[in-house]
Amino acid sequence: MSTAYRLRAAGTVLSAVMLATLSVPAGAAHASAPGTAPITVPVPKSVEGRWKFTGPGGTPATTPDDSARGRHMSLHNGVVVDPPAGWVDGAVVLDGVDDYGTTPLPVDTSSSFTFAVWAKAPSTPSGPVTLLSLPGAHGEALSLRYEPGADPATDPGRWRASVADRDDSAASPVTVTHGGFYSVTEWTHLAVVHDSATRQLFLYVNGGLEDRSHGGEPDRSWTGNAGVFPATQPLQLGRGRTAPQGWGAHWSGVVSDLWAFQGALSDAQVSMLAVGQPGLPTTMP
Ligand SMILES: [Ca+2]
Repeated sequence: MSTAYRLRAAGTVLSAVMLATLSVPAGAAHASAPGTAPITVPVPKSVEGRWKFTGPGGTPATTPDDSARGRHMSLHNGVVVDPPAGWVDGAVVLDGVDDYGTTPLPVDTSSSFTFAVWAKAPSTPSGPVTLLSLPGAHGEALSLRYEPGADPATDPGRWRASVADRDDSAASPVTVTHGGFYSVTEWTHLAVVHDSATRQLFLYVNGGLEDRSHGGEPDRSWTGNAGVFPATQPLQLGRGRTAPQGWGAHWSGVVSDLWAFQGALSDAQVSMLAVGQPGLPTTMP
């Protein structure tokens, strides 16, 4: 079975149409009978960037992309590369005031993609903060952010991932939420997976999805009907759009081992990254 049609074990509900698609035998995707629509063959998964934050270099300040793509990250407004502070290999420390990093856009967000990263805040943020953003000219194709709970003593808050299918004021972002972690002040592994073939969006925290559904109300860290417009701006580490053309919601804290992939990683691949093993080669997990 091809990658894009992989089923997740987390209770994904498949429509009759999708099941009909899934019944196509392996190999059939390469040949379509006369009079039938061609079947899209998924693009192989690839590593499109990996930032280990083990060293700075260059002027202005950059930290290298460990992948073959060479998408080195530019560090703005005083981001500190602090390898000993890292959870996996190295780290960057952002001040929550104006620090952010940028890389050339690593993936086509209109196709399947995955981002994975470790993060830890020095204290619970007082409001929403953006860890990762893939903007367009107006909005964000993807944002990964943290929002505190009403009482940080009893509520760890929520990680949220949002995607939008259009880059204008009429966009209605689709958001998934995950509250299954101890604290934003502890090292936490985050992975966002978008599967363009099924239009599904998944947010993994520490390698797992979350399902808090009860009483018929779905409250899960994954959803369907999540289309994504093609981002056009550089990847933003540590800030997001707060208004059209504006930036804010700066992340305060430490970031370690950021990966960008074209393609939707499997549960097992996300779990591998969430182990937090130092010295992993920059290849598909
Ligand atoms: Ca600064």
